[in-house]
Parts: sequence; structure tokens; C-alpha cells
Amino acid sequence: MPVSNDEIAELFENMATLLEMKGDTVFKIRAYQRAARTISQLSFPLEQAVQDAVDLKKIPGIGKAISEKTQEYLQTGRVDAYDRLLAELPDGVLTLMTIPGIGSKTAMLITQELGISTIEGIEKAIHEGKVAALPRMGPRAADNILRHIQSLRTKDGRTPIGHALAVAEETAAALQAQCPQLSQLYPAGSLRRWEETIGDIDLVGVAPEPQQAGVGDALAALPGVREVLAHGPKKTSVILEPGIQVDLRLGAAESFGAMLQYFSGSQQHNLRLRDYAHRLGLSLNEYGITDLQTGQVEQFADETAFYARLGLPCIPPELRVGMDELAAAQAGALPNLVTEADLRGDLHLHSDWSDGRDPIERMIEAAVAQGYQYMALTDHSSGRGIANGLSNERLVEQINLLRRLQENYPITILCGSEVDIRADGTLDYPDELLAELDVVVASVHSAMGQDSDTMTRRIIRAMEHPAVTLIGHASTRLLSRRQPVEFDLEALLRAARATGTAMEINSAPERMDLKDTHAHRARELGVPLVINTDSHHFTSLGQRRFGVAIARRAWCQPRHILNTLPRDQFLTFLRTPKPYRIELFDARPDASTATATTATPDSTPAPGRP
Ligand code: DGT
Ligand code: CA
Ligand code: CA
Ligand code: ZN
Repeated sequence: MPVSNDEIAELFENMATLLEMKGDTVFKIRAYQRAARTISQLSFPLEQAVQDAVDLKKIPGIGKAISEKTQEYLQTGRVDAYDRLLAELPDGVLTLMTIPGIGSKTAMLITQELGISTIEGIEKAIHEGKVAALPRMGPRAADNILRHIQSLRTKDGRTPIGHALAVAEETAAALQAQCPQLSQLYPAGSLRRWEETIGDIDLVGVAPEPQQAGVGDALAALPGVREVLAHGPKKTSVILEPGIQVDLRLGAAESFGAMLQYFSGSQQHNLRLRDYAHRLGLSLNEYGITDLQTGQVEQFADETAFYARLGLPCIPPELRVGMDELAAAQAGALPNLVTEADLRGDLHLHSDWSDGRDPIERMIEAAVAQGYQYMALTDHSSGRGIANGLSNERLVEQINLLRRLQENYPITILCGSEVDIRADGTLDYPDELLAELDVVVASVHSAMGQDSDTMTRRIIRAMEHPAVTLIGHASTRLLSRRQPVEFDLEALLRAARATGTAMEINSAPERMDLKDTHAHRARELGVPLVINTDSHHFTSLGQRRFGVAIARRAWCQPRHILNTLPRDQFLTFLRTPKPYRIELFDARPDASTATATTATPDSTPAPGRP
């Protein structure tokens, strides 16, 4: 294996870090840093140079010590001085310093005080509050480290949408507050398409030309901007403190439709659309549509007008992936996608009876505030010691309480439970008790390492239970924290259909489970889907927007989503024995796809609903 210049540069960079921790002289530290920089920028491989007997000391920035250590490393694969330095410091200091936000002081503090040497270890210590309790740390600093770890985890540094959307909304609000001349400030890019992870945040907005520069200045000057990458009249790019990039582009109101369309992507969608336009003798760009014959450029104030010029209905951003959406649009067959307003209830809510934070009444009021007709309270079953699950007796007590509370509320309160699916596929409550419940969410919370066959059989066994209404967060993944369990998706979905069991789209942004492609397949196979929030707090019911986004990316119409059923029909569904439920579900009238060719619910995006 040849040794790369980067590898050698990293060695010297680490050397400088270790010397700094040890409190060595600035002169020596700088020398190693300079050498690292020089080496990483060399245009030829150092290893080759050494073989060719080039005198490394002739390279500016490389002195005797560095030259010798480089040769030592190339010959032996080790550097004695480096090993000795490492041995003087606590284990894992360098590992911890790979986390952005952890400098040498913090790394020393954590390794010495807590004896932690791994990233997993520090994560655990943060969850246990041990890092926050260290001198000069506090909960905010600890939280920051955790966020950095999580963004390190996400593949190629992509940010889960829940976090990215919050940052985008905060940034947009701060910018808007500074710039009254700014209007129609919307997220574009992958955020507007509701992808599950976001590479960078794209914001587009309208400002009169002379004032555009001022808006860019305002973005660059926002507190929380760590670095300004580009700062021009049309585009400003910054990196925010959690390490997320924001690209802001500004245009004029007359041509904003083309701009929003262009920067909403996806790139594949835009490529296909451009091909299609070419065949019509038109060319597309962010400023408008050009007639290739006359060279005339037409401008569009909004996206609907832009697509209309191409003879197409406005394609919802969630569908712009460059697959079938263009053909569907041409055929007038775009689906009438489900919206938040279509939901009539939430069937997965926790209270402080198990691991939720709020009393039952507060959760009921939150469901009422969403405008729902029904809700199910589904605290955990007892098998999960840690989630403060309900014993048989407490469940009976809760059912009685809910029946009494019902008298005080207009919303239909369904008695439910989130029952553990045990490792063998049996459930955590006796059948007689399960039969008392209106809604049973069955979920896997343990033995997640089972092989695919075992896990598939386990979940199917739960589906076969007559009391199980739906399977909760089937994959159990936690975005950027826990990998999904292994199962045979096709077998699960077919069993769901065969048994009359619904599958949950869990909206919690850290879960998003089923994910879009899985929900897509579920819809194709005729599996009833339910969009739930799994709220553990009364403020979380609004997180349904993430679940709705998954359903939309899965081309779901209201009829594919069980909890869009009006109360009476939904209660009828629950009262129908499982084997007959699919018939009912299939009989739902097709919300006409013909009407969908006009405006889509999203043709005017709002910051909250990009
Ligand atoms: P991301 O940021 O990786 O999550 O994904 P996007 O889709 O947000 O990509 P981004 O931020 O690079 O660009 C935003 C949109 O701008 C992209 O979806 C389409 C448009 N766009 C950017 N660069 C190009 C390009 O070179 N060609 C085309 N056709 N479109 C581009
Ligand atoms: Ca982006
Ligand atoms: Ca971008
Ligand atoms: Zn759960």
C-alpha cells in the first residue's frame, strides 16, 4: 500500500495537536502544523520523492526533524516520537477530537474526568448527563457535542430533515425580521421535496434588485453564521454553527416562478423536464422559458404558470424525483395527494401514564386543537420496564378513566395501547385485555438484532392477532442513530394485506418509519396506511407534517390513509373483524385523479410546508 501525502500530513497535524495538549512551545507546534499543510498541498507523492533520494529539506516548510520523521514513517510505518506522545496522553483523546466542536481542552477534560475514549462512550455519557456536569460544560455545550456526533454519523454529513427544517425555519424568520424588503422566502431544494436527509438548505426569495445585496449582507451577519462561503449579488452561501450550509438566492417577483422551480430540483426532475421542453422548442432556466426559434424569454411569477406554459399541471415538489411524475403529469394522472388537512385523527399518542411527558387531558386537548374527530391514547405495555409501561391493572384503570373523560370532550377518545411484540411474536397483554381495546398498535422495542426470517415471522405473528390494528414504526430505525431491523418487506406487506392489519407511517422526524419507498410499496400492494405522530408531548402532534410528506412521496391519496376516514366510517372499520376490513378499505371511493390536474395543495408553498 502506498502511503499518501494526506496520511503523512495527518500524522503531523496530530503531532501538533498532541504537543499543544502537552503544552509544548508554540514554535514547535507551528512547525508541525506548517509541515502538515505543506505536505497536503504537494503536487508529487512524498513516498516517491524519498525513493528517488530527493532531499526533503529542500522543500520549503520541511526541516530536519520533519524530514527524518517522514522517512521513519515511510520505512517503519510508525514514528517513535509520536507513539511516545500518545502514550503520555489519555486514550482516545485524538478520537474525541475528530468530533467538530471538541477541541483539545474539552477532549482532555472528558477523557480524564470520565475515562471515555470512544465516540459511543461520549454519546452515552451525554445522555446520562455526565458531560453537562463537567466543569465549564453545561447542558448546552453537551447538546452541541451530541448534535455534532449525530451529523458525523449521517452519511456524508447530511442532516436529518427534522433538524434541517427547524434550522431553515429559524434562519428564514431571522432573515425576514431583518429585511422587510424580502418577500416569498421559501425553502427550495431537497427540503422542499421533503427528502429524509438534507445536504444543504436552499432558500429562495424575492427582493427588488437594488436591495438584494442588503439581504445577502443580512444573512452573512446573522448570529450563528460560522463562515461565509460566497457573497455575491444573486447568491449568498453561509455555514451555520451546527455545520449546516445555507444557500440563499434572490430574484425579481416577475420571474420568481422559474427560480423556485429551478432550485427546487431535483436535478433529475429538471433534466427530464428540460428534455421534454426541448421537444416543444423551448429551453428552461432559472429566469424563465426561452422560445428557441425567436429567442424570446417569457417570465413566470409562480410555478403553476411555469408548468402551465409547458402544458403541464404543477407537479408537487414531493414527486419531483425524475421517475414517473412527468409521464403522470402529461397523462393528467397526477395523484390528488393527501394533505395534513385530510387527517381526522391520531392513533398513536402517549401520556405520562407511561413515557409521555403530559397528562392525558393535555393530550386530548392537543388532539382537539388539531381539529380531529378521534384519537387513540396508546401508552406502552408493561414489558418495557424502561418506558414505565402499564401493568394489566393500570391499563384497566386507564380504560375506565378514558371512558369517564369521554363525557367532557367532543372528540372520540379511543382506548388503545402500544403493545410490545415480544421476541417470539406474542403480545405483552392477555387476549381478554387486548379485546377490550379499540386500537392496538403493536411495535418491536426489543431483540432488534434478530435475523430477517425471525423478525419477519415475529411481526407477521403479531399481525395475525385479531386485536392488532396496526404495526407501529416497523423498522424501529432512529435516523442517524439506530439502523433499521432486518425484515422481508414484501412478505410483511403481503401479510398486512392478508390479515387486514394497517401499517403505520410514524411521523416522528427521528423515525420517519415506514420510510417513503416502503410506504410506496405498501400503497401499491393495497395495505392500509395510518399517519401517526407517536407524540410523547402535547406539542408534538404537529409533527404529522413529516408523516404526511412521506405519504405524499409515496403517491398516497386520502383513500390510502386510514385515518382520513370520517369518524363514523373509521369506527365502522374498527368494529369490523379484521378479515373483512380490507374489503371496506378497498371500497373507498377513488378521490378523482382528474381533479388533481389542476392546482395541487402545494402550488403555493409556505415556509412551514415547503
Ligand atoms: P441536497 O442539498 O444534496 O440535499 O439536494 P438538493 O436537491 O437540494 O441539491 P442542491 O442544493 O445542490 O441544489 C438545489 C437545486 O438546485 C437542485 O435540486 C436542482 C438545482 N440545481 C443546482 N445545481 C444544478 C445543476 O447544475 N443543474 C441542474 N439542472 N439543477 C441544478
Ligand atoms: Ca440543498
Ligand atoms: Ca444548495
Ligand atoms: Zn414505540
